[in-house]
Amino acid sequence: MSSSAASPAPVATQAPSLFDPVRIGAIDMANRIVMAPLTRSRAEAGLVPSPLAVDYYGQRASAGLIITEATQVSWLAQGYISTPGLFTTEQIEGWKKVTDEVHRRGGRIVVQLWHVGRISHTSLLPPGEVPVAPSAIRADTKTFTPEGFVDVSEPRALGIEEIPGIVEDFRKAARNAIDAGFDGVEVHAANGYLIDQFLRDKTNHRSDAYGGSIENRTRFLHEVVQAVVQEIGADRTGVRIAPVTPSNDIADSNPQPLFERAVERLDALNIAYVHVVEGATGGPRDVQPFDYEALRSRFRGAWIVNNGYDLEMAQAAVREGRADAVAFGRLFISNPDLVRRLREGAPLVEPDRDTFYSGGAKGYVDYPALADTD
Ligand code: 8OZ
Repeated sequence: MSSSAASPAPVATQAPSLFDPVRIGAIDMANRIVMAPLTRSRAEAGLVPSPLAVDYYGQRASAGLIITEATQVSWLAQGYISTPGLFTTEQIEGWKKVTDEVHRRGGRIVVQLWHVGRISHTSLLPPGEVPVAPSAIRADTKTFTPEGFVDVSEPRALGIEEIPGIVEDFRKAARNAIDAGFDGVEVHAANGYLIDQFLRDKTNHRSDAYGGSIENRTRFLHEVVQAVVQEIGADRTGVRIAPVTPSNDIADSNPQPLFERAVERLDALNIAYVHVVEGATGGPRDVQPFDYEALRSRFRGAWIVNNGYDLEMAQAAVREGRADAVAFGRLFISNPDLVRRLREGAPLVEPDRDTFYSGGAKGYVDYPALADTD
């Protein structure tokens, strides 16, 4: 036998597609299409997810992964009417019905946990409470309350001794998530809510260990995520960030180094994924220059991208290795079988904005899937 020349057999390398399975942390996904978190304001008394939520999420179980609507970690974490919680027995029981249905239909689902911080109104909080924030700076924005669409309330600055209690609320809610059957937790660190308020210098004017330097401003995020990781495991923990969104009157004078350090700290915690909103959440992608590749280079886990992706953009991102998965938001509202429609090139239905937050079944569980015969 000649020992000549045989170069190793070429390894079949095929660029990944959006429709290929992927494992993110401990979560096996049938495809790389993620349902983004979407506030729908349909929780019932006690902030328990309604029976309609069982149908709504079940109808969307063909997504590779569903990320639920933002869900409170405590009574003080609420900022909009009828958003659900995950801190009472009734809420856990309500969510269990949702996760059972999604799993029965072959899907995977994580819960997005949030604390809204200053984006709230006294009418939504327990008697005598006001919204809390890193600093006592009122946001120039409005929220939906039982009295309608009103300016948010003046917040008070959190005492440093109160911060461990909020970290603890996230830890407990993460435990509740596992008890409710979720595949994991996404910590909401985007869109100008409490964690983002600590990160960015427009909203964080603290002079203690949680304000000032980038190290200090990323501390609260780090502590919350560390608590979640300790409670449920890094392989079931993800984080959503939106480095340049102006949502909810948020801004930072120098977001690139801030978010690079934030992501480095998440990498050190070994979490399953980072979910990054590119540009203004739900709006233009090019609001401000930002180097997302440099951000990604700081992180070894899975990278989920979001904001205004169509099929072609999403396939290119996955094919070229810029993302492991792509999250779609509004299209999932009106196309419960979005995965099939994208795969088959079927027409997409536009969502009706009037029913985004209107409550009830209309615009929630009545968008049809394609028929089997289509
Ligand atoms: C729209 C309306 C209310 C809340 C976010 C959770 O921006 C939200 C939200 C979106 O992350």
